[in-house]
Amino acid sequence: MAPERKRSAFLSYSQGGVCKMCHIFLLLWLLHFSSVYSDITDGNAEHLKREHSLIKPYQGVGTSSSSQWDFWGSTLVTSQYVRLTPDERSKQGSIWNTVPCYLKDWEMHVQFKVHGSGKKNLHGDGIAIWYTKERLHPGPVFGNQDHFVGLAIFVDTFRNDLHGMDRSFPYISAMVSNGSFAYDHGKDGRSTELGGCSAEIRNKDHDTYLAIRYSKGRLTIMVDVDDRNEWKECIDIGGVRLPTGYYFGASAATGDLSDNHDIISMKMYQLMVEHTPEEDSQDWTKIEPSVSLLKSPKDNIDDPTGNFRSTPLTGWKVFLLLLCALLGIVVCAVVGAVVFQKRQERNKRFY
Ligand SMILES: [Ca+2]
Repeated sequence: MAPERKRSAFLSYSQGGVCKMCHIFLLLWLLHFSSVYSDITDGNAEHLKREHSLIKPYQGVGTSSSSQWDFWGSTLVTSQYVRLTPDERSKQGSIWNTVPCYLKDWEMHVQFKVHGSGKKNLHGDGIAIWYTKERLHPGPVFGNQDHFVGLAIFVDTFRNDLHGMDRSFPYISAMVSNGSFAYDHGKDGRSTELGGCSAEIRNKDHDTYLAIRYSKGRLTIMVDVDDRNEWKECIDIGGVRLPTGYYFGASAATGDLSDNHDIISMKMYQLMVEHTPEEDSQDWTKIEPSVSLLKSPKDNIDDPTGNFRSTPLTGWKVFLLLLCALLGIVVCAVVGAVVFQKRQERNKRFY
């Protein structure tokens, strides 16, 4: 088991192996757009919220009535890990925060481990992390109910859809639902997913990590599976609307094939983000989970709903885009000038 690591919610984003030059450009970019960034207080604007965190040795979980976590099914709580399912067939387990979350901007770090005796492709089914209206409703979606209301992150370790060979498994994906969508296991949830990435998380010697950030309508999923203390972006999408007052949870299931699905910790950080008076006056508990898929997740730069990226990596991407646009304009101008000159010369010949 890997030693407990202190992970900084904001700092961790800048550790993505970005070169020095990138940092200089990024700094210039940040200075230029300081007004946009003024809503982020500083790099330490993170606060661990203990009432929404599940941390070793899981004091009171399952034994105390005042515990902030409930569990169900095959879940086994030890002092070192919470095992949602053992490496046995047809098991389902879950663990749920009993305290609804009223934070508007948050980041959840999940430390987990999926391991078992099954050889390549002979293991399943995976873990899901939830932020949903209802809690402790067992069902067919990784041990939780279908037609859920809220957000789900799936760490799917078994490929059901044999036509979907364009992606490798394990596959991490996100889904937001207002209760009207069903999760399609046969297609590994492809028809309802917002995005995803492949991640080799199984049978590692070390623990693996997933960060889920929701801030100002933007959902960002980062993974750290190589034990290098570096986040890699998996999903980044704007226009996501989630209410406050929902519950965090984790669940897992096995079928004909199995794995140990262990949660080591779930750490919830509050992000200190300012909102406009209109946003603040709104009743956030009444928001219906939705995603505006009409716009590209990548171009929310001046989105009035505040979906501007707040992580340096994407600031850098935006800078690159602007640079490309500028270069494009210069190239067009040069080509235009040359064509114009050639034409002038040709016209002269006619006179
Ligand atoms: Ca699957």
